[in-house]
Amino acid sequence: MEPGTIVAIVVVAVLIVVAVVFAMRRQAPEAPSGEATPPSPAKPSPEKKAEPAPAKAPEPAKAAPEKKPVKSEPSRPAAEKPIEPKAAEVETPASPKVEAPRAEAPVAKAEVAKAEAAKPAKEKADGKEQVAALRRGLASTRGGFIARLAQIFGGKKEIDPALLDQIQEVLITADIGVRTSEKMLETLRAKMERAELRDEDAVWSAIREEARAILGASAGGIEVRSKPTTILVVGVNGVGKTTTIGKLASRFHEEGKKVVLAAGDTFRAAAVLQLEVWARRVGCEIVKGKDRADPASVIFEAIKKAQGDGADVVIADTAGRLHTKSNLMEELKKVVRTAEKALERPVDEILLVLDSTTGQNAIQQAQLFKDAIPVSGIVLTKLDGTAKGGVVLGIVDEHRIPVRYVGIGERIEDLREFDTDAFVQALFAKPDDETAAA
Ligand SMILES: Nc1nc2c(ncn2[C@@H]2O[C@H](COP(=O)(O)OP(=O)(O)O)[C@@H](O)[C@H]2O)c(=O)[nH]1
Ligand SMILES: [Mg+2]
Repeated sequence: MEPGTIVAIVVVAVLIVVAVVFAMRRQAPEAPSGEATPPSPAKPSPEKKAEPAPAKAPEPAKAAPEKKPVKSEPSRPAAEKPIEPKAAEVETPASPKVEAPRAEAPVAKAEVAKAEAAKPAKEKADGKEQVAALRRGLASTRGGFIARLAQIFGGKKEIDPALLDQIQEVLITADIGVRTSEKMLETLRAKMERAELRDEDAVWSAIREEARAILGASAGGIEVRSKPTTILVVGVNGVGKTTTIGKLASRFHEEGKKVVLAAGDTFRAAAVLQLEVWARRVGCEIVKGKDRADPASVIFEAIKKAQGDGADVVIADTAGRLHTKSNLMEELKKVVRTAEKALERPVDEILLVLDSTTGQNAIQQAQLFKDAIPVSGIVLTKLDGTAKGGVVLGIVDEHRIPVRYVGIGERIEDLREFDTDAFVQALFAKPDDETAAA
């Protein structure tokens, strides 16, 4: 071989080596960073399109200064070990997954806080967003009875008594309840006789008007006026009390309020732990008693602590074992009395949480609680998972208790202040009518 050829081969070989090294270097930084490995926040909602991400982004940042991400729970001290698995069971699926991966991000905290503070106001202003979110949350209900209502018309031009009977039938099967449906139909019939129901749109409009009249008494949101504004949260097991408390605490915290949670469901250790997870996630105080402590004393202590610390809001969790109904009601009465003693005034709000998937049952549960304690507001959860959303009308009509919030999913922002107009627009929009102006 000629020396020239050898030199050429060596040069080509060196070039190849350099190219390979360069290529490896470029890939290197991505691999070890591991950023891609914890995509758990995406996991719970892969089907939820893109919108959860921006909405959730601020939460973890807030949690960041908190000691440890919730995910590290399993490695916590032995004392809590036995109850860990149960806790995982009851815990809201949304809670732990969100924080861990992003907790270390040293995001400009002030920026995030500012964005957060602006959020509720923006949300309120954006009525369209509210209606759109509600409509998404009410998809099952709308796919159920609203779709059937639409089918009744089915191009039919004439609005006659037979058609109104059909409408009534659909309303009754939509968990609106017999009495409330009857009431709505009476008005529709009167309008028909006055020849005010000329076409399908007029009927939809009349239905919306009736729904609004029924829900009229309902005003959403709890206002923080007295200090500490004390909210007792009651309801049967599994309806969503603890989750609602977590979401509410987060909402108040975002508004800059100092929140103290009271772990009044002392019956199950897992319930206390579940609330602790929320407290850590939100970054607020929690008062808990010893195992099986008297719920009333835990709530008393929480109120005293809030008074001492100058906190703005106390939210108390309570047990909901219904198989010991009279005991439960006696326990709740005692909780109310004790809280009032600590406050030296009535509690600000007794929130009854009802699971909308239980339909008519929710109406009966409300009666049970109302008979025992002065329930002042309702939270209706799980509207996203049911076709029984019409039950809101039945509950308000039967009990005349305002709906404060509705739960339309498991994310923090899925607890919405109840707004009659937005709700009626979202629920009773004609399927092909996206603007649903009534
Ligand atoms: N889909 C959905 N699930 C909810 C909603 N509210 C609560 N849940 C779930 O309902 C379950 C029971 O909630 P939990 O707060 O433990 O009920 P509690 O026993 O009354 O305290 C949990 O899995 C929650 O994530 C909601 O609005 N929508
Ligand atoms: Mg609970």
